[in-house]
Amino acid sequence: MNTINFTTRLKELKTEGKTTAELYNEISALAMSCATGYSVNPAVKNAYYLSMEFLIGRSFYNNLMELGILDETREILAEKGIDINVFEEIEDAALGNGGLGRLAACFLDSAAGLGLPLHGFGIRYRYGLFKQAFENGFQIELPDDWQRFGDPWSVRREEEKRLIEFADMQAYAVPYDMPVFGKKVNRLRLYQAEGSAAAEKISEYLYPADDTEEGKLLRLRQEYFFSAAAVGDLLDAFVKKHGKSFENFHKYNVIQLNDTHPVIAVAELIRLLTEKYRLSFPNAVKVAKQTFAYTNHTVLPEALECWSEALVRKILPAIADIMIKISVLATREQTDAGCTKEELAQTAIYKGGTFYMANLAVYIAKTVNGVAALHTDILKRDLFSVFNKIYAGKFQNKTNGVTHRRWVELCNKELSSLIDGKIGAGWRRDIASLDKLNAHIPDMAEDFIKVKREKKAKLLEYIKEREGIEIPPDFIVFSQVKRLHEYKRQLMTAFAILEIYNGLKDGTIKDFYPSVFVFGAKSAPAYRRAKAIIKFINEIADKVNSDPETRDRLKVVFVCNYNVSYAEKIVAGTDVSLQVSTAGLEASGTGNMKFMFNGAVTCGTMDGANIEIVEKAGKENNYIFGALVEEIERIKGGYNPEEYLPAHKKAVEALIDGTFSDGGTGGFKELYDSLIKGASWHAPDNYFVLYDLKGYTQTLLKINRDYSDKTAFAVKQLKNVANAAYFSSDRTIKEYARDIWEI
Ligand code: 26W
Repeated sequence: MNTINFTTRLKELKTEGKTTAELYNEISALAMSCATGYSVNPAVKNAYYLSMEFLIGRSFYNNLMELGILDETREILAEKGIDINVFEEIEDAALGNGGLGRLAACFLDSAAGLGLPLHGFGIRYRYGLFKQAFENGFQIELPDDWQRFGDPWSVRREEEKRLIEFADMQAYAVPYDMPVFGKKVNRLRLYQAEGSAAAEKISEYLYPADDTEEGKLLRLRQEYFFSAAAVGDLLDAFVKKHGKSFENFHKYNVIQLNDTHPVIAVAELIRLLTEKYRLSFPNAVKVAKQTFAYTNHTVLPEALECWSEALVRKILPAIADIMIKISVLATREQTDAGCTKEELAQTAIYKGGTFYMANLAVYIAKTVNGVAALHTDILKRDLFSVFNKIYAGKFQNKTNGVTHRRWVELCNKELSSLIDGKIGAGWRRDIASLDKLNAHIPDMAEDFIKVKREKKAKLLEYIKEREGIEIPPDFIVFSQVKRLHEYKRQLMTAFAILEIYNGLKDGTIKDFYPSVFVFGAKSAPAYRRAKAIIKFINEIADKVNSDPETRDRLKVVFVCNYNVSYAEKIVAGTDVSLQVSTAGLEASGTGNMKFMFNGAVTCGTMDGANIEIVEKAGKENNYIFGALVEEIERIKGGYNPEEYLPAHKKAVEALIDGTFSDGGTGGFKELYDSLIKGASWHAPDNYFVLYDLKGYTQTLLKINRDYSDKTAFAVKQLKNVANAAYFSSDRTIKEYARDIWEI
C-alpha cells in the first residue's frame, strides 16, 4: 500500500458538491489504485474456497482499516468538513444468508491477515439477500440493489470470461475480482452470468426460493455455473504453468467445498480431466480425491442437498453420468471394505434416481470437517457414521472463528483501546496474546463498565433513530440476533419474555432490573412459521412497550433489516447473548463468538460452539441451561409437551386466546398446533421449546439478579473477552492451513 500517495491524493480530492455515493466511489477507487495489485501466484500451492455465499457486509471501513489508512482518511475528511460515518449510507453487499456466508468472509479476511494464499470463488449476485421491512409487524422482502452505489472494490475481468454450457442454454461467466487486504492481498473472484436474458437470470438472485421446480432448476444452474467456472480457471492456470502433469495438480491446488452447494465441482473436474485431457476415469477420480476437502455446516435434513436425476439430466446429462460412475466406484470400494447392504444404503451417492451430494462430498474429499467439537462428534457418530468407520482419519474438527479485526477492532474501538492500555496492541496481530488480559481483570472492571455503557448508549441511540423506540442506557441489553428458524428457538425467548411480563404485571416478579430484549432476524421468504414468529414478537413488543405499568422495566425491540453493519453495533452494545438452540442442532454458531469478544455473557444451551465458549471463559462466567444432546436423544420418542403446558399456559396460549393478532393469517394457531399437535412432518414441539422454557425463564431472572452487582457482572463479561482468542478465525485458518490445506 502506497500510503503517502493515497493521503497526498486524498488531500487534493475535490469534495464540495459531491454526493456521498460519488465520494464513496472516488475514495474507494483511490485506495484500490494505491493498493498493491493482488495476484494468485501459480508457482506455489494456493487454497481455494468455493462458496455460494460471501456475506462481506460493508467493505469501505474494513478495507481502509486493513490498508492501515482508516484513521488518516477520517482525519483528512474531517478537515474537509466530512464525517466519515456518512458512508454508513452505503449498503452492505449482502451476498449471503447468514452463517456459512459470513464465515466465508471471515476466513478470507483471516487468511489475508496471516499472509496465507486462500482465494474465494463465488457468484456476483445482482440482488443479494432481500432487504427486510415490516408492514404491520409482518416481514416483507424488498430487492437488495447493492450495486446502485457502484462497486468500486471490484475489477471486471472481461478478458477472462468463460463459456459455461448446459444442455438447454449457455452463459458466460465474467469474473469480477475483489482484493482481500491483509499482510498478503488475496482475491475473491465472483462470477457474473452474461450472454442472454436467460443467462443473466443465473446470477440475478441469491438463493431463489427453492420450493418450486423452477426455483430448484435455477439453484442447480447457479451451483454448476460458478463451480465449473472456478474449476475451469484452476485447470487452465495449472496447465499454463505446469503442463498436463495432473498427478501434481494437488501440489498446487486444494479446493475447500463450503457445504454441499459447490460439490458438483467434483464431477466437473473429472469431466474436464477425462473429456478434455483424456485421463482415465480412475486417474481423474484420484486427482479429485487429492484435491477436494469438504466442510459440513448443518445436520438439518432439509439442508442436506439432494438432486433428482431427472432434474440434473435436463441441463447437465454428462455430469449425471459421471456422478453415477463415481457412485458405482464408491459402492465397489465400500463393498470390498466389508460394508453391509444397509450401510451401502446410507453412503450411496446415487440411489433411487436421486443424487446425495453430501455423500459424494464425503466419499471424494480427502478431509471432512465439522465446525465445532460437538458438531463433528455428531457427524462421526450419526450422520456419517459408516463413512467414519470405513475411512478412519478422514474426519476432523475445525471449530469456527470470526475475524477480530472487524468484530472487535472495527466495531469496538473503545474496547480495543482499553485492551491496548492494559496489554499493549500486540493482540491485534497475534490474537493469542489476548489472554494476558486475564491478569488485569480485577483492576479494569470499572473501565470496562464505562466502555460497555458507552457502546450500549450508541446502540440504543441508533435503535431510537431507526426503530423509533426509546430505551434508557442503563437497561440490561439481551440480544438474540440470527436467522429466524424454529431450531434457534426465538419462539422460546418470546414465551420467556411473556412470562416475565406477566410476572411484573401480577407482582410475582419484584425488583426486576430494567431490561430490553433486542431481536434481529430475517426469515426465508417462503418459511411461513418463521414469519409468524416474527409477527408474534412484534406483537409482544407493541404490547410490552406501551404498558405504563411495565415499560420502565421491560422493553422489546425487533430491529428491522438486521445485517452485518447492524450486527457490528449490536454485538458491541450487548450485555447478554442469547444462544438457545435445541442441543445438537446448531452446528456451531458464530454470533456467539462475536458477542463473547465484545464482553457479553452467553445465556445458552450446551450446543455448537457454546460448549467451547463456556470451556474457555468458565461456566461460572456464563449462564447455561436446557436439555443436553444426550437428554434430547433419550426423551425424543416419549416426549409429550402437554405435560409441560400447564406451567406455561398463559404465555403459550397467548398465541390463540386473542391477546395478540396474527392479522387473520392463522399463523399463530398453526404455531400453537406445531407445539401441541405437531404436523404431518414432525412430532409435537419437535424443538423442545416447552421442555426448556422453565429453565430459560429462571436463568434470565438469575442473570437479572446477578446484574445488580455491576462489578461482579463486569468481571464475568471481561472473562469472556480475555478468553475469546480461540474464537478468532485467525486460529481457525491456521488449523485449516496446517491440517487440511498444507499451505
Ligand atoms: C437457518 C436454517 C439454515 C440452516 C443451514 C440455513 C442455512 C443452512 C446452510 C445450509 C448451512 C449453514 O449456514 N449453517 C450454519 O453454518 C455456520 C457456519 O459454520 C454455523 O455457525 C451455524 O451453526 C450453521 O447453522
